[in-house]
Amino acid sequence: MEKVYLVVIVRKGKKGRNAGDILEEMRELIYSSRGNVIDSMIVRIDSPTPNYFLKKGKLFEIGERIKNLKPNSFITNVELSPVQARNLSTALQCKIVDRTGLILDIFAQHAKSKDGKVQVELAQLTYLLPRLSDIWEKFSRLGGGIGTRGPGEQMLEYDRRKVRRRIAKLHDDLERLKTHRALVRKSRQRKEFTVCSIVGYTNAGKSSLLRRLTGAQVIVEDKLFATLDPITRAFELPHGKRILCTDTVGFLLDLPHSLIKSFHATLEEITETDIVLVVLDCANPEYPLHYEVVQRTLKEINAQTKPQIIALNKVDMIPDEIREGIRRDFPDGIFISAKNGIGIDTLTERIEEGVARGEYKNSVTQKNE
Ligand SMILES: Nc1nc2c(ncn2[C@@H]2O[C@H](COP(=O)(O)OP(=O)(O)OP(=O)(O)O)[C@@H](O)[C@H]2O)c(=O)[nH]1
Ligand SMILES: [Mg+2]
Repeated sequence: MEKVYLVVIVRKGKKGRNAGDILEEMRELIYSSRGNVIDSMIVRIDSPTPNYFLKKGKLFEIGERIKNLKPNSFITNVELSPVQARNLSTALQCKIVDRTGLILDIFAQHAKSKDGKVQVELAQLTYLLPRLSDIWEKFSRLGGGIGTRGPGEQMLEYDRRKVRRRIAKLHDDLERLKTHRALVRKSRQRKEFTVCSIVGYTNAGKSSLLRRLTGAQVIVEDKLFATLDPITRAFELPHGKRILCTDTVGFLLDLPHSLIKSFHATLEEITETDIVLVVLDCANPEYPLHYEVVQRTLKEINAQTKPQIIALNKVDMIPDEIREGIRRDFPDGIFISAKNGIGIDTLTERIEEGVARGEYKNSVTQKNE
């Protein structure tokens, strides 16, 4: 495992997430990227400096720590400009990975389908283009770990002009794939299946729920972004109607800009589904924030008006008194455990009722398809 020194930087006096929660999510992201945090530090700053993000004094302090600990990489939660990343790398003599680089790395490792790979390579190259430099290359070659894997990896050897040409080609590929996906969706609609999309924050238990509902052998992992490519499976409601269910990529607060476009492309299916099944991990104390991110993202992809069913997952992990608080926040939510099956019957009944009342369009379904 790659040895990581983690530095969480927060602005003084700025409202928002507390540093501990950010630290926790960064740890999970790093773990998902197969890194091991050997030490971490929380730094509070007034404002970032253009050259190093951090002031000289703090930089010196971190430099001393790094000298002793000898990590393979220095990872931070903030987004660094290419100049800041380069300068920090020179000053600390260490590979520097920011939050965007880290997330791209996880995406690169998990992309399986043609679509997913093209999207990730595009995002990676767009991110790397202004960062290609001698120092970047030196540390990428040395480490070969976090931040340097994936479809864009071999492009490090090329010059910028070639990278730009490759980016243009990937854009074309994506357009073609998009047309193909639209055709597949049309044919599904012709068959008049009710389609339900499972959405939620990363690691909420979406794939576990798909598996529970449909028996699909999908990847379930205690890692962020275990699922990247949407997967659709059919399942039968209690009275025999078959509907389709799609598992989608997880949402995340402040997703890197370079990824948003490709991320949205992956989510475009949701705009054409009939039911949005929102999965919330109620065992995570940040669940209200996760819910907010889900609603915000649905709005961004124009899916906010779709009928929603809220599944309050991992109920097996929470004590009764906390459950009551969650119940007040989500009076219509259904407590479930995708892991051990609690509440799944209630959930499928709720879906069935909606379908029967004609709440969802395309509710006429065919059997044995
Ligand atoms: N205790 C408990 N754990 C659960 C439950 N549902 C899922 N998990 C665990 O939560 C972790 C994430 O589950 P996934 O189904 O992979 O979550 P996901 O939402 O698909 O995650 P990404 O694809 O990474 O965004 C796994 O370790 C699951 O075993 C549940 O109801 N109870
Ligand atoms: Mg998943």
